[in-house]
Formats: sequence, C-alpha cells, structure tokens
Amino acid sequence: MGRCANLVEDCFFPLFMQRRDFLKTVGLATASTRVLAQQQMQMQPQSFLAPTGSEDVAKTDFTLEIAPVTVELAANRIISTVGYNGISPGPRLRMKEGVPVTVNVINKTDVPEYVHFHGLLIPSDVDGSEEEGTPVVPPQGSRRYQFTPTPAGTRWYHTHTMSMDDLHRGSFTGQFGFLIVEGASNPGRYDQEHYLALRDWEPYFSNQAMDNDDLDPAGVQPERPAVMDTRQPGLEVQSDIYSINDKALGAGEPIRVRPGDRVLFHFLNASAIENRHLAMPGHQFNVIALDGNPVPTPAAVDVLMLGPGERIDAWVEMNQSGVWILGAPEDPVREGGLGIVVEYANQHRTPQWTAPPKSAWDYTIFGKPPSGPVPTEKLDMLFEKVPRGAGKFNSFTVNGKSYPHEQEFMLKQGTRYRLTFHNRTDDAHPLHLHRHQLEIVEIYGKATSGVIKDTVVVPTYGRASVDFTADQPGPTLFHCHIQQHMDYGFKALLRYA
Ligand SMILES: [Cu+2]
Repeated sequence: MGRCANLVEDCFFPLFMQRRDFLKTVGLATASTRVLAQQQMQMQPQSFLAPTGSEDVAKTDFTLEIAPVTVELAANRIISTVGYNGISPGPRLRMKEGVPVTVNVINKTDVPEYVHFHGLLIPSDVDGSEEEGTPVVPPQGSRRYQFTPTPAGTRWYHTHTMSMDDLHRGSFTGQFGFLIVEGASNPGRYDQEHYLALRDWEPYFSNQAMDNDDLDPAGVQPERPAVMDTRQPGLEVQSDIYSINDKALGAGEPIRVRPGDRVLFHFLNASAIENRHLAMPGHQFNVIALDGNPVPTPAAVDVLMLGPGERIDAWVEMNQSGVWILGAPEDPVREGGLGIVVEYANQHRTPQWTAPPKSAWDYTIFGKPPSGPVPTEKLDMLFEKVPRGAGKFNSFTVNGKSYPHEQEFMLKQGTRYRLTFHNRTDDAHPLHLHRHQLEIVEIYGKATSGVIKDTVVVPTYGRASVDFTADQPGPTLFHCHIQQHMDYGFKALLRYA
C-alpha cells in the first residue's frame, strides 16, 4: 500500500497541478495549438484499419533492437528494463494482411531472446517460441524473421523467454508492442483511435497474492474439488506499480475529446502477472472485437476484463462532459497507476472516478447461438496446481503430467477438434494456443459460438470448451499467459502426426 500511496501523492496530483499551471501560464498559445490539432483531427477522421499519421504506414521491413531502456512512468518513477528500439512499449508494427514482411531482430543484450508474434497464423520456425523450434536470437547477435501476416486485426509481439526466478527476464521486461494487421475491409470510422497497453512494473515475490476474484465471473465452478488442497501455496509474483503504455495515471497527457466524439480504443493486457479490469465512469465500452477478431454480437458493457495476452477493440461515445479516469476499478491498482485521464474540451477539474456498476465479464454476450457441427475429435486438458511443487514456487501439471507431453496431444491435419479446459486450480488462467484460432463454444456453463480468440480466461475451478481446426502444421505451444505459471509447468506442446 505504501508504494501505491506514494505514487498517487507524489506523482499524480502534483503532476496534474503542474500541467494546469503550465497551461495557465502558456495560455493562448497552447490553447490555439490544441484547437488547431483538433481541427486537423476533425478533418481527417481516423478509421479502424486505415489510420492517418506517418508512424502507422504499413511497411514490409521492420527492425527491432533489443536493448536496455528507461521508462519514465512519472516524474519520480523511472524504471530500468529491456525494450525494443529504445522504448517500451515498442514501436507499433503495422503490416498488410497477406503481404510478406521481414522483421530484423538485433539483440544487444547478453541473453538469448525470442520475439513471439501473438495471434498470427505463421510457421513454427518464425513464431518465436523455443518449444516450437524457432531459432534463438543469440546474445549480441541477430536473426531475421520472415512471414506473411494473417489474419487482420489487433495482434501484438513480445518476448517469449522463460523468466523462472529472475524477474528481470521474459515478459517482466518492457519487450512488448502492438502489431496491427490491416485487412481489406474497413468496419467503421471514428473521430480518434488510441492504442492502450496495460502494464505492471517492478514485480516482486510475495506469499500474499492479491485476490481480485470478486470481479471474476461468479458462475458455476464445475471443477471445484470435493476436498480442497490445504497445503501452503508457494510464492507468487506481484506488483504495485502500473501504467497504461509508458505512463502512470496522471503523469501523461490526457486523451482530449469533444462531446459526441466516437473514440476507438485498442486495449492490450501486456502484463505478465494478472487479469485486469477497466471502467470509465458515465461511459460504456462498445466491444467490437476480441483478440483482434470481430465479434458476432457487438455489445456495450460497463467493465472490461483482459487476461494477460488478450486484446479488446471497443469504442466509446463521449456523451458525458467532464474530466474522467479510464482505469482499473480496484482502488490500489488504479491509484498505483493503471489509468488514463479523459478530458472533454473546456473542462478543467480534478479527474473524476466513481465505481462502476457491478458486472461480471462474460464472453458469451458477444457470441451467437450455438451452430454448426460438433467436432467428433475431442481433446481434454486438466490443470492442477502443486503447492510448492518447485521449491518455493508452485508448479502446474496438465493431465497430471509435466511438460512436454510427448504423445499426449497429437493432431491430424485438417481435423477440427473440441478442446475442453478443466481448471482445477484456485486461479483464473489466460490460456493461449499459438498459431491457431480458438472458437469459444462453452464457458461459465453457457453454450455459444462465433467468438474467435487466441487467449481465453478460464475462471477459477471453471470449465471451457473451444473448437479449433488443425490447419497449421508444425509444433504448437499451448500455455498459460501468466509468466510464472508457464515457466513452472503450465504448458504443453501439440504436435502434428
Ligand atoms: Cu495461469
């Protein structure tokens, strides 16, 4: 709590005041520059897949340089980590669907690295996973990834190394960024478009893991064991310092809007640690895509939930004038930095926060009624946690076994599978399958169809079924996207026969 409180008191309000004072002093010049910028924005409405701005022109040749970076979350909170091209988040990579690209990766660190392109249907040798056989980017060396990006949508890229007990490696570092694959269709026009990645920083081990289960879907717990495991759990990773992109709440520029604006947000949970919720008082999120894939039934919700690795595309109609915080509903998380100020034109007041209406995240409201044939080929994965199964840390098993499940998950090419996740643990896990797309067909005890994902959060003691077609030959990694869980066994390698 101490660190959260500091961040709020030392960074948020003073910074906000400083900015106000600055605006007062600079006065007209700043105001007129802003008006001009807004007029330009108005003249060039941005669209989902064809934005303006030179930074975002789709290219075919990219360079990512892995090296130490500093991230100034707030004036007195500067993080030292590893990032891409001197920044974190890394550059937004914009590619055209179906047009081959080259990504040159230069590793200026002393440890081997992998860059994973999350949500793309690309071969194992360029997917960026050691388990799948992607060649390493050697320390102080380089490697060229060449692939044809597909499908269109909001994807991302990030390191895929193991961290184990080193909280300065893997996805605890600043090695992540958005990757946008442009498609042919243009689903709509918006007044503004923003890419917001949720992050936590300076992780540490704790035996008092934060519990945000009250925000998880209550629902059924079909996998809840009759007799609970009462053994002492191991240390888990935790953080008290948060940001959206590279700024803690209040430290960056606000998002400036006008009444009536439709603002499209692309949210990414780039955390290595925790599922996250987001809300904005007086406003609703109109969800149009999950993990970059358009949903069959776009719907408005008060609260979003994103597990590590997940993306949500949602637009907000700015119809409640004021100055608001778009941020995490949990006070310690929001006050620790997970939020951004949304400021209406000519509104000057302290950013407002009010708790959102209670609502449980539910993928199925964006789906459609069950349809289509039920795959006859079935796969089951049963997940269990072994308290302190890896020394002072917990370990995990899949179907009672440790990685790599030599003959457990053999796929026949061209076959559609129904994969059922049985979560016999006391955590909600974001489950990610590489190089394939998963269609949710059952979750929270409800049947659905048409929601296409690459990462699915399966609730505590919950069960979920997803269908996928085995049409991407090559070793395929499945894992929990919480870094520590993956490192200590929550993964499996699927192979093509
Ligand atoms: Cu997990």
